[in-house]
Amino acid sequence: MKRYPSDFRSGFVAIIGRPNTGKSTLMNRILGEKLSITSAKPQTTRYAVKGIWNTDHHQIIFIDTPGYLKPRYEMQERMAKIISDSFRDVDLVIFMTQIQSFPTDYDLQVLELLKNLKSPVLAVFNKIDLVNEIDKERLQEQLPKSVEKSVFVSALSGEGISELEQSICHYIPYHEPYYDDDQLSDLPLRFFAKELIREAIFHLFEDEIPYATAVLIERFQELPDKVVVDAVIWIERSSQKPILIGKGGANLKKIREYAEAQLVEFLQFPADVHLFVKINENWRKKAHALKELGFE
Ligand SMILES: Nc1nc2c(ncn2[C@@H]2O[C@H](COP(=O)(O)OP(=O)(O)OP(=O)(O)O)[C@@H](O)[C@H]2O)c(=O)[nH]1
Ligand SMILES: [Mg+2]
Repeated sequence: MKRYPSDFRSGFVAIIGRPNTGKSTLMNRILGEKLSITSAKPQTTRYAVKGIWNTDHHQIIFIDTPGYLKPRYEMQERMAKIISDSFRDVDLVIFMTQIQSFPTDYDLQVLELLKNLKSPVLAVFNKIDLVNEIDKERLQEQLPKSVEKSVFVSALSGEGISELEQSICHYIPYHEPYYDDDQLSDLPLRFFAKELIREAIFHLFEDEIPYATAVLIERFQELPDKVVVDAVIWIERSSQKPILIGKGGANLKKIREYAEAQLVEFLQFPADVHLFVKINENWRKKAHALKELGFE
């Protein structure tokens, strides 16, 4: 077995915050790898996505969570549970917010949730590229006392990220690594195929469609020369079907091309994606449908 130096650190960090603040962008930035899908629309992330940051000195496991919202659908209730589960047993919680609008009601709700935690909380003010001046004191005054430190970054440009990385490491205990040191996530490749198809839909459609769709991978086959993926896209109502498919299949083709290109980039290997559309009425409210999607 490989030996690790006694000052090797390993631990878990949950990233929590309201939708669209840049949680997934931050995790991808630190990992240097696009692991969690992102989009300009809120509520992009639906699962707790673990990303593993390996260096010679540490292994830090980030848990990117869905943006917290008061649940309206059963699916959002499941998402809220994913978030509260992810606080538990972590070495550090990152409270993520965006500087230009802090504090919103949502920010305050999230901070309230974090008040009685055992784990230390680090506040990250993101999107500093969007503001001209930063009044750090005024912002910090509005954080509860339980927040140990705040850091100002742009996950998009990379500004402030190395300082944040140092701050994070400080909270990680001395421990042997929990995962193999060549592992980037604990999730299987088919999960990423599904997520990239969802990202395509988030990028290509407005309004209700991204939220009314879910993706299931029916086949993920690793052939010698390529990976083949068959995926079913669920929609909630028959009226959404022509929108998703488009004239002569034009929209479905765009989804496929986008997802295929992203998957090839992610796998560094050729990939074919085949898409099928199915109506599953009101799946967001159905327990068995949610179970099929992996929400327990
Ligand atoms: N200008 C600017 N935009 C950013 C920055 N970080 C993220 N964004 C953008 O903000 C949007 C939301 O980013 P995500 O990473 O998907 O946000 P999230 O917090 O994971 O959102 P949910 O998964 O919906 O909770 C995307 O369009 C990002 O490109 C930043 O530092 N500056
Ligand atoms: Mg996200």
